Amino acid sequence: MAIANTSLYEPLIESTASALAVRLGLFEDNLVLNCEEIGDGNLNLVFHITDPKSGKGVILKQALPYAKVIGESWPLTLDRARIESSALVKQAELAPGLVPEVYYTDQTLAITVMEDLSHLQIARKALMDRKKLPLLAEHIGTFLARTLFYTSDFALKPHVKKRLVKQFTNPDLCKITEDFVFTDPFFDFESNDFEPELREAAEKLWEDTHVKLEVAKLKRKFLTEAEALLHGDLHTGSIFVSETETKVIDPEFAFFGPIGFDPGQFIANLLLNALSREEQDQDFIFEAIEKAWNTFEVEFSAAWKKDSLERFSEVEGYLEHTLEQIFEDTIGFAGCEVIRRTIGLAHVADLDTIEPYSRRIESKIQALELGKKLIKNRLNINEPGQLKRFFRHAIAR
Ligand code: SR1
Ligand code: MG
Repeated sequence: MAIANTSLYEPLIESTASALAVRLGLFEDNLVLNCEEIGDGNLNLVFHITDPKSGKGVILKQALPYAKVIGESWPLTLDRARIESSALVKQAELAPGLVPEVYYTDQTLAITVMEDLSHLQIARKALMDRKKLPLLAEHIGTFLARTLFYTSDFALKPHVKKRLVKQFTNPDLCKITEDFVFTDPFFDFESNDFEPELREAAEKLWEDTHVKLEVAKLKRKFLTEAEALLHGDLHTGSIFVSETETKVIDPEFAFFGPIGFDPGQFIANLLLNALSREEQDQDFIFEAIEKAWNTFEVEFSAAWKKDSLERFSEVEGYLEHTLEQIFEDTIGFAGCEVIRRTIGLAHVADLDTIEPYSRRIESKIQALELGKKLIKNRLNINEPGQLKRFFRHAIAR
């Protein structure tokens, strides 16, 4: 991966993006290239550049100096492009084959040029299309175990870990999560966005002091526990899939945080998808949650036994205690994510496209109940096999 400071920052357009790809030697200069801006996320420009003759393509992602979803009134650091490309390189080292390859990065232009994954589909869309994804859960379990264990104090010498913590300090993007996942949805804040029919349920949530106390504890963990290098935004829109491949993208929120946050976001987004399904179609989702967690647990434990540098690792019960704590956090973080995707600023299509409208509202009310109960009962859910019953019970009215 080359790193260069080539020019002053300017937002690219389709013609300048493909000219840049040629200048970087990614395509020969006599070709007629196609370039399309395909970014449908909240923050960045994403250009898909292809040579129609050979079929070769690349993705060029550029950070904007503000949040695209809001506009220029919300400035956002370009440094997130450096964080994203460095995280992709680190994750490729730790979980080979599970992230796109980075070809080039330029900190001044805030761009990352990477492998074209257009033969794959975004997992959220695939799940909404009810596709069978036989390897998704196992691949994500592996991704989580390897990236989280091998960037933690269990695997790194203290000085090395602290250097990495410094490299991945990401205050602007953490603030987005602190506000939109852990704060705003739990108060009557203007940034919240929900249908008028949900007001009563939202007000009930805002009055629930037990939930608020538990969210305060989870937020404190997010703010203070620099356990491992997180992806930081591991929802199903950050994962490309097919029946045989899985690639985790978009780690611009990466920072050192509590290990349970990444599995929590992944599981929450599977649960949000389950809420959009009829009961008879939900089994695949619960099986995927179980498989992902079990893979995580097996691989995290194997890495611990093989590579832990921590003298206390051999103490009986310490591994089990660590996994129990991570699972408890995972369930709590999942609850926060389910709630914020229902009444907060950034929604998910799984819920927002449910038809008819009355069923959409019903499912969103169920999501709020589920989120609250996950947060409050996280100590009583001991393993993922219990989630299906818990889910059914939580949403029953
Ligand atoms: C303003 S950004 C809103 C959300 O989009 C990103 O993907 C993160 O999930 C963030 O919370
Ligand atoms: Mg993203």
